[in-house]
Amino acid sequence: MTYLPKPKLHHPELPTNQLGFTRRDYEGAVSTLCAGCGHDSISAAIVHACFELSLPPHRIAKLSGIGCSSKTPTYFLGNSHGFNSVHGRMPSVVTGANLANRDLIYLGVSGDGDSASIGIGQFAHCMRRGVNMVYIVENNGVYGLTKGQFSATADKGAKNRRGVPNNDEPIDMIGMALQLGATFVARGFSGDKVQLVPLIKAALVHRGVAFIDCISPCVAFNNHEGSTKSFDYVREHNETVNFLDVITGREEITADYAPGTVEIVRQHDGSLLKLRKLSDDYDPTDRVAAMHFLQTHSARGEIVTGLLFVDPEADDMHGYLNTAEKPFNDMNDSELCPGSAALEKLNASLR
Ligand SMILES: Cc1ncc(C[n+]2csc(CCOP(=O)(O)OP(=O)(O)O)c2C)c(N)n1
Ligand code: SF4
Ligand SMILES: [Mg+2]
Repeated sequence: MTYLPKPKLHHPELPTNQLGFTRRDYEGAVSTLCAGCGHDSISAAIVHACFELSLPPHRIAKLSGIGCSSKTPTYFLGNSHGFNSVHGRMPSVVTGANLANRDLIYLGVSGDGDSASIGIGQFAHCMRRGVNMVYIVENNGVYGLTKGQFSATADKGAKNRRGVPNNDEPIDMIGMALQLGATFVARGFSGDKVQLVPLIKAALVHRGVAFIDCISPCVAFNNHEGSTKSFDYVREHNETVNFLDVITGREEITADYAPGTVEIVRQHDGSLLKLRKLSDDYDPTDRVAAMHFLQTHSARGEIVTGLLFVDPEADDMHGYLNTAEKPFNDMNDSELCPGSAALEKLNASLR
C-alpha cells in the first residue's frame, strides 16, 4: 500500500467555509514522510489557504514531479485532480493541461532537485511563458528521496551530515524567476505558517505564473550545523520584507488604506494584496529593485522572505497566445475539428 487513507469522521462542529466545507475536506491521505519534515508543514499551509479561499476542490489540479516534495500532493486536496509526472517534467504537463483547460486552478509542487537540476529547462520555460499556475518549490538543498546528496540550490560552503562542504555555486530560483519574467515571486519558510498561508493565498488569486520558493528543511539529511537550509539557520538569517493579507473580490472590501508602511496592491480580479512593509523603501512592484535587494541580502548570507515581486496587471499564456476561451472538453466535434476549409485557410496563411 503506497498511502494511508484518513478516517472520514470528524468533529461535527468544525468551522466551515463559504462552500460549507471544513478543513478536513481539503486534506489528503496520511503523510508517510519523516516526522518533522518541512514538506508536511507546506501541505498543511496549502490545505489552510484553499479552505480559507473557499476554493471548490474539484476545480483544482495538483501536479508534481519526483521526490519527497513531489509525493506531497497525495497528502493534501484529496478531492482534487492530481497527476504525478516524471522527474522534472511537471511544468510541461501543467502547460499542456492548462492549454487544454484554462478553467482549472493549477498547483504545481516540486523540489529543488526536481526543478533546479533535471527540470531546470522546464522551470525556465514555464516562468517565461507565464503559465497561469502556482509553482511551489519545496527547497531543502538536498535530494531527500535519494538519501541527501547536495542539490543545485545548496549554498557554496554548506556542509553535509558528514561535514563535507559543497563546492558549487548555488542556483537561486527566486533570482531566476525574476529574471525570466515571473509575475509573482515570493519566498516562504515551512516553519513560518503565519507568513506562508497568505503567500499561497495571494499566489492562488494571481493571474499569471506565481512562483514560491519555500525553504523546507529535510530533517533526515539537511538539518545539522553547517547547513544553510536547517530550521536554526533559516530562523537566524531570515530577513522578512513584508507581511501579507489577502482580501478577495468575493469579500466585502473593508481594508484601511493607511499610508506609511502599508501598501495595497489591487489585482485584475479585484482582489487586494495588503502588504505591511518592514522597510519603507521596499516596492514589491519594481522587478529590478527586487533583483538588487535579493542580491545584496544574499551576499550577506541573509534569506529574504515575503512577497518580493508582483505585477498586478499581469497577463498569462492564454492572453499572449490569444487562445479560445472554452476548454477542449466543452467543445463539440465541429469546434474541435472545423473541417478542411479551415485547415486550408490556416495552411495558406503560413505559406
Ligand atoms: C530520470 C530520473 N533521474 C533520477 C531519479 C532519482 N531521483 C528521484 S528523486 C530525486 C531527487 C529529488 O530531489 P528533490 O526534488 O529536491 O526532492 P526532495 O526529495 O528533496 O523533496 C532523484 C535524483 C529519478 N527518479 N528519475
Ligand atoms: S528524507 Fe528529508 S525530505 Fe524526505 S521525507 Fe525525510 S525529512 Fe522530508
Ligand atoms: Mg530537495
